[in-house]
Order: sequence, then C-alpha cells, then structure tokens
Amino acid sequence: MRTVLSSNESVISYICDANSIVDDCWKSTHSIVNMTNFNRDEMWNELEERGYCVVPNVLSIEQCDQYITELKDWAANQNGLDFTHKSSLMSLPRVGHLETIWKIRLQAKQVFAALWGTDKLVSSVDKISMVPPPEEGTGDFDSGYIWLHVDRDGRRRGLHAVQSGIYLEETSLTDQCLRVMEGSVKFTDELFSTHPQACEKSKGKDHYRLSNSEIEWYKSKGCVIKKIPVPKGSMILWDSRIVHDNVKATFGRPNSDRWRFVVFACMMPAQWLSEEDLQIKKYAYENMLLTYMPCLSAGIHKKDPSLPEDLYAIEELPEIAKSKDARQLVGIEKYDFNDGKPNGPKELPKWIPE
Ligand SMILES: O=C(O)CCC(=O)C(=O)O
Repeated sequence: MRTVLSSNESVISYICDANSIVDDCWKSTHSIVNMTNFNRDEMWNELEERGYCVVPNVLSIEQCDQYITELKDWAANQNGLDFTHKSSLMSLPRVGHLETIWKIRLQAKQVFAALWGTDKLVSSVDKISMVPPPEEGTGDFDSGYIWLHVDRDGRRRGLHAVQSGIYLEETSLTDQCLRVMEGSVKFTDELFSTHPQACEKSKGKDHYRLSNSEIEWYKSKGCVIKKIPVPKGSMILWDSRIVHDNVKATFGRPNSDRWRFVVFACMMPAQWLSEEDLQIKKYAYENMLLTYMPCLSAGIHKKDPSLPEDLYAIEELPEIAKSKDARQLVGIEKYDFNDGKPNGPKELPKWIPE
C-alpha cells in the first residue's frame, strides 16, 4: 500500500503497511515498524531523542524503479563518469539539477512540509549517492574507513537544519548504509563549547570531521555507533547536529547486485531566508551549482578538483527546474507569507554571540 498523506493545518500523518517491505532485516534494528500512523510529533520526538527518523513509503516501489532506470540511462551516456569516491557522494557539477533528481526532491517536500508545518520551504540542491555493486567491478567494499562528522558550524546553537536522504533502493545492514552515533544530537553544542579548536575549525564550513578523541568523547556520553538500514522508497531525516557518515557494502553480502541510490535534500522554512542567502542561492541556481544549507548562511559546494574540467551532469537546466515549485524551493520565487496559510516557525535559530 502507498503512503497516504493527509494534511490539516498542523498535523500530517503517515499510514503505511509494513507488509509491503520485502527484506525484513531492518525490522529488528530500529523503530520504523512502530511508525504506522506516523505524524509530525513522532518525527520530532525521534529527531530530538535519537537525532534521526525513518519515514517509509515516501516514494512507491514503481516510482523508485522508474527513477533508477532514468538515472542508469543517464549514467550510461556519460563518458568518464567515475563512481568511486571515498565518501560515495557524487559531486559532479550540476548533478543535483538532473530532471529525475528534481522530481524526487519535489516529492520529498511533502515530508518536510509535515515536519515544519508549512509547505513554504527552501531546499538545498545537494550531491547524490549512486554506487554500483562493488561486486561488479570496483571492489569498493567497507574497509573500515570512518569519516564521522557533523554538518555544522560550531557557532550554531540548538536546532538549525534537518537533512535527509531519499532511498530509491532498499538498504539492509550489509549494504552501504548511513551510519550515526545515536543520541549524539544532544551533545554537539556541548562538544563545540568545550572544544574551542573544533569550533574554530568548523567556522563558515558547516562540516566538521571528528577526531578519534572526539568520537571517544561522544561514546563517553553514551552515544552508540549504528547503521541505519531502510526499506526502498523511504527517507531518513536527521538533525545536522547528529554525528554521522556512511559505510560501504560488506564484502560477501547477500544482495551482491544491489546499487545504492540516495538523493540528499535539506529543507527549511523559507521565511528564514535572508537577503544574503537569497543572493547566494540565485548565483548557485544560475550557475547550476550544488548547495547544502538552504538558508541561515546558505552554502555552495566547492567543485571537486579531481573531476575532469569538462564533465558536467547536464548541459542545460531541465524544464522541471524552471517550474514555479522548483524556483520557490530554490528561494528565487517568493512565497506569499500573507495568504493565511502556515509559514512555519518564525523565530530564527540561535548562534553564539560574536
Ligand atoms: O551517504 C550518506 O548516507 C551520508 C551522507 C552524509 O554524510 C551527508 O550528507 O552529510
């Protein structure tokens, strides 16, 4: 059964059927099965307690298969496309503007709308993860590489951003998974307050890679490292204070023909967008660049110098990226904040004083 999204002003609930999920290895590992009647409060409870939550059935199996076909067709026509990367994130210029990625991003908006209580949102146009089975050539299996990080400038305080991954393929524990330190969301402000060098290093970056001793520090707070397997068509939301990375497929895994397809999106209330953010987003859109924080100090991903100069995912913006809905999500088409519909939280998140 498909997810049914019903909305009234403040609460949107998810009704899902756990029987539609074939591989059941995820059932015992986290609380997704209890999330029939999933609603906004539940999402926030999970985000506050664990730092992440899993929303099943955002895309149907048929939609996922269609999008996978489109992405594989696109990839088959790219000369010199290299799928291997230490972090398995594809930062090919313009890749976030592929028509398929826009379709997925626009569908994911409903989940963020439920979360924030408004559909007036701005989004990142982020990297994607598209990883062929290492069994079929690259041999790029989990080798113990760890890149645990927070996507956070250490001067931020409290909740600022909720990130997400939209999964076109099922992911079980031996496939390439998101990995988190559960509960770490509660300690990241303290980490940066008590580790001034870490705070300094993270300044203006919204990305901070933890040292081994900082990982131990989170462990001493009771945070446990955990992989998050998910069913096909689901979405993982995470608070950017959570410590996370991803872990490649395990050698000898049962699903030896399984690809990884994840589209990343971070969406936040559009009324938090400043004039400065808007100028950054306009520049990024006009140049088809990849972005991360969509507001509250919007950020553009730097070009990966290891990529060939002339390799672009697409030549021109697809029509869908020029639609009103897409332009609103980018922030360059204004929402009507006086239409009587909810605008979401107004109060701006906090920063430490300069
Ligand atoms: O690939 C993943 O699941 C995690 C990606 C990640 O760490 C990020 O987007 O910050």
